[in-house]
Amino acid sequence: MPPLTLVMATHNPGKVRELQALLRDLEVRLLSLADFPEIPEIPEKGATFRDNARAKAQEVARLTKLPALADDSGLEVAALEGRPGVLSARYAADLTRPAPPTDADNWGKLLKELAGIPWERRQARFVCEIALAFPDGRLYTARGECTGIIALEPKGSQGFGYDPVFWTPEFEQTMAELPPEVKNRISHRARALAALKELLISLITENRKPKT
Ligand code: ITT
Repeated sequence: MPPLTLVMATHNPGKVRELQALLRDLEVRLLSLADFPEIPEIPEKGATFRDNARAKAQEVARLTKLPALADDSGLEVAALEGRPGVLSARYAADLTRPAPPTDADNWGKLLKELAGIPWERRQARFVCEIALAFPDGRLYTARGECTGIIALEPKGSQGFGYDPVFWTPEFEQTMAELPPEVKNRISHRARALAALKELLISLITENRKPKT
């Protein structure tokens, strides 16, 4: 019986790496959008991480006719009333420049906005909503969060996105200083996926049963 195939509905190589590591112990064949170059960028129009994750997963399941796993995630900073939130990937977007902002553009803008804000008022959280959609319309979602502090300056070179400026109280280091296996134990993405894992295991078991 071939393993259950899942498409990771993301263009972000950092997410692909982490999802692959997080799903390593499950018997699934993982594809990503790199395997489907004909699928265009899926616009994220929703007001919430959940809406965006659901829309991405459903669209990719429809187009590939395979179960699709989508993650919409981002950073919420308390002193900025939850910004950058769903706009995390495009926070420093500049309409005069066609290229999307780099990770350093985004966290650079964040550090500028927080200039002068003391350590005690720099609380933030990473949020991840993961959606698993099937071509037949079944849809499941799960959420994970990870709390921290926005550092005064970037440190570390692991991970992606805002990791160099996200300081974790538990390890007293930024997320980009932590080895990937540690980030993958505590991250918002790990927590969301852990919530979906029982479901994935039951789908794998189901997939192994001979079809009658
Ligand atoms: P896809 O939509 O193709 O999945 P994306 O990068 O556009 O890729 P999102 O719209 O979900 O993904 O934006 C998430 C952004 O939030 C991401 O680009 C990072 O800037 C940030 N982010 C999410 N998870 C993160 C993590 O684990 N560490 C650091 N930053 C993260």
